[in-house]
Amino acid sequence: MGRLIVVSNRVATPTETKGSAGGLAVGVFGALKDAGGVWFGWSGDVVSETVANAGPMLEQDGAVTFATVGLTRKDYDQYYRGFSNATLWPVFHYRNDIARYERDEYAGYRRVNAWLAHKLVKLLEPDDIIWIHDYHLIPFAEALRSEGVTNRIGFFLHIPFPAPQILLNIPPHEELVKSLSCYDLLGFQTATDQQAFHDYVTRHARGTVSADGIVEAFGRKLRTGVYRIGVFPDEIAEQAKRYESRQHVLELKQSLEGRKLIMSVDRLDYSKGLVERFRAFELLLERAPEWRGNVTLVQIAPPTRSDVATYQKIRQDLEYEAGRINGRYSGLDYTPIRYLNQQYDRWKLMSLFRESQIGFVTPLHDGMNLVAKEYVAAQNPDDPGVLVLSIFAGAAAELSGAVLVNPHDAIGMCEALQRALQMPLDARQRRHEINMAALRENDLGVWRDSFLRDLRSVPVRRSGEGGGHQ
Ligand code: GDG
Repeated sequence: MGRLIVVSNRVATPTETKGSAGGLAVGVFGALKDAGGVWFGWSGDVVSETVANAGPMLEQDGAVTFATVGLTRKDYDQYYRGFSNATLWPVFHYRNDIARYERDEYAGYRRVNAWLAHKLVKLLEPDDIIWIHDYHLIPFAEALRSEGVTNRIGFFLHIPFPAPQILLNIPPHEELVKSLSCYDLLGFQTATDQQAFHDYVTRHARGTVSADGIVEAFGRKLRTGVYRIGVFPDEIAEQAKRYESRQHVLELKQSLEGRKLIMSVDRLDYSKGLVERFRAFELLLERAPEWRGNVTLVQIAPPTRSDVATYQKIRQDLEYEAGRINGRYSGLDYTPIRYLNQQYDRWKLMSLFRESQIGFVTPLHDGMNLVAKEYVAAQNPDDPGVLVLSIFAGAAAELSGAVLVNPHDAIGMCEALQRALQMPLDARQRRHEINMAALRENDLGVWRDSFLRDLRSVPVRRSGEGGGHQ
């Protein structure tokens, strides 16, 4: 079996993979340890051109090499802050209204992909399989192919793939899809995302999709598949239980003085439906006065991409909403929304989830949403909280024990909160069991192993075959 090469925009450090990071880093690292290989990507540092060109920096941990490069300011601005996060991210989350397109940023995006691919080529061996992650790296396989790389290359998209009519808003949409067709295997979070890709291929690229899932487009053949990312539920359950009597949980409990707790955790991102959530919670206090003073929403929202203008705006909007709602409904000893703009340790989050009566997860669009899955896994089966989940999270297709909501329907969300707050124990337990069974059936290991199994089964291409597999 050949080595595994993982490429992602950011590389977790060897220390992060030992448990403090999210499950994804731990899951991917598990596969790397088994097969041996390289994890390659950006270090997260902005550096001078000389330092950038001197990379990659190599760090060895057993059979795994962590290979990282810094980005110059220009590369960071055009590739990361620009095309990746000001064009692709908003459009792929159906926010054309706040997306921008700049030709020089797109050129920078392709340039950085080509430069990164060139750096990786030197680390490759003939039998390696290569797994590329996410929207920052769409042209990566094309760049590798143009350097003569014939290894199997797969791509997993962590975010939604938009319907063709939405994708058309990005002027070089055809080039992007053509770049995607250079992979041997494309993985999507949900059948809806896969279908949207197929729709683009058949309607806009004069391509075909066969019944057994082979796509032919731009003179290339490739496979697509649905691989729903998961968590390791039993590890989370164990972690949440182990830390439930720690100081931070006891302090929270004491400060709640018997009030019900609604927990939300998201990166501070406009796709997560935070403003809609705050308004639904406000509506609960407005329409159901018996809950005033009796329920608290804790929103943890660590800032991300804070140098992108649209992220500054969502931060302002949310601060305004939290202040307004708290001004309206606070008492001398009661603050309805505790809005925490900071990062917490993972084990703290899991134990806070376990303490709460509701997990309130309301993205407007989300590839999967791991917080929803983590919330379920962290519950105490003897007295589980209820997950109130947006129908627009990929996770909604699996978690049929959740109370599903449309985040654009404030009254509907308010009613769902009321229902969840009053739900009897047996109904909560039944829903929790259904959700846990779904998490166990499709955990992070299944996601990772099924993608890699499918990638390994793609026929090897002969040298000189620049396109997709034959
Ligand atoms: C993308 C897609 C897809 C959050 N705050 C803290 C913290 N987190 C952790 C959560 C969770 C992770 O970050 C967030 O994952 P999500 O899946 O919820 O969302 P994205 O970051 O948007 O991820 C998404 C995912 O990729 C995987 O494919 O599901 O749809 O958008 O694990 O717990 N972790 C810590 N402190 C925090 O304050 N330690």
